[in-house]
Amino acid sequence: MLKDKGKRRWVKSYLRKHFHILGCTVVLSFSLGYFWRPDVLVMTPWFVPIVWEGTYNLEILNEQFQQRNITVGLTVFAIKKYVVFLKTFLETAEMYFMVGHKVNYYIFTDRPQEVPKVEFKEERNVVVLQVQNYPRWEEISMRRMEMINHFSQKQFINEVDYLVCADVDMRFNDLVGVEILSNLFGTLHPGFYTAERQSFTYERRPASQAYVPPDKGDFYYAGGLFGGTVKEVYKLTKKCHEAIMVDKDNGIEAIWQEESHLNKYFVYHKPTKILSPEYLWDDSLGRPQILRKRRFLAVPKDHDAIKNK
Ligand code: 5GW
Ligand code: MN
Repeated sequence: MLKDKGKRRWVKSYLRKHFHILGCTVVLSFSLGYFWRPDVLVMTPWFVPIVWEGTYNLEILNEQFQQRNITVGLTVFAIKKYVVFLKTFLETAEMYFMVGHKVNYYIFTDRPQEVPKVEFKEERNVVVLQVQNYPRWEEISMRRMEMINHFSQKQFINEVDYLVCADVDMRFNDLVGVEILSNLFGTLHPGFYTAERQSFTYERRPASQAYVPPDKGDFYYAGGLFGGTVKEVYKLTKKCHEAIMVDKDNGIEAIWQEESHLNKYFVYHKPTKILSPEYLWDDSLGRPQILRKRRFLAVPKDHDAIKNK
């Protein structure tokens, strides 16, 4: 009883003494557009935000980004049979992706005729980039780094401010807006966001360029959603592509292909923002309470029917 009273008195005097600090923090957080979530990790050890629903003020952020008049590029690959995913991907992106901002969709495909006709809103354009395909799916997936890198220098740098690089076998299911934008951002892999470092599926063979030593690494990131400024994405994709080519020369392929190289890159080039698994979820993992939104969802695929056709 007594102890409890003492504690309460302490809290009272603390609040009286330090209210200006608390007040300033609250005011500052609100004006910067950030809030707190007590149930999830909202900041990395290197003090960059991890974006969850409830940790930002979209109205304020929208105003800030609208003043800067930015354009966002969304890159997506639809090689071979994967063109079947484009319609849903694009239609849901029109509903939820960067609403109120200028968007360029960059569709990399070997089948330009099979890109569906979708109605795009004002100041939202689609650009079809014809690229070659590769016989092995691993290579299709990995070569994305090379192609994004190539077009970043050739085209994206002149057309957009930020790039968002996404898997195509996905649908938007809730708002994905400017709260994700930063110089360099990655997304927590939905299968590993609660896992410990030792269970991250980094490449563990030192012979690969994607090797991450057991005592390194903060998070396990998903290959299906990353981005940043064109300059940062250029640097990331260049480094990853070069590492993939060195591995190829050495007759080794990283365990999770380009995702392994992306994870290696993020160990040594820390992202300036991290997206929670709200931004890349798969309902086959269930629907945990802490996910207040499922913004970008994996579309179930029949592997045999679609892969390598
Ligand atoms: C085909 C067979 C096996 C794995 C990947 C492919 C494949 C991937 C393809 O034939 N065409 C293609 O465009 N891709 C691109 O690579 C898509 O943008 C796809 O979203 C991305 C990654 O491959 P996913 O989505 O099959 O990988 P997971 O790990 O999400 O299942
Ligand atoms: Mn995918």
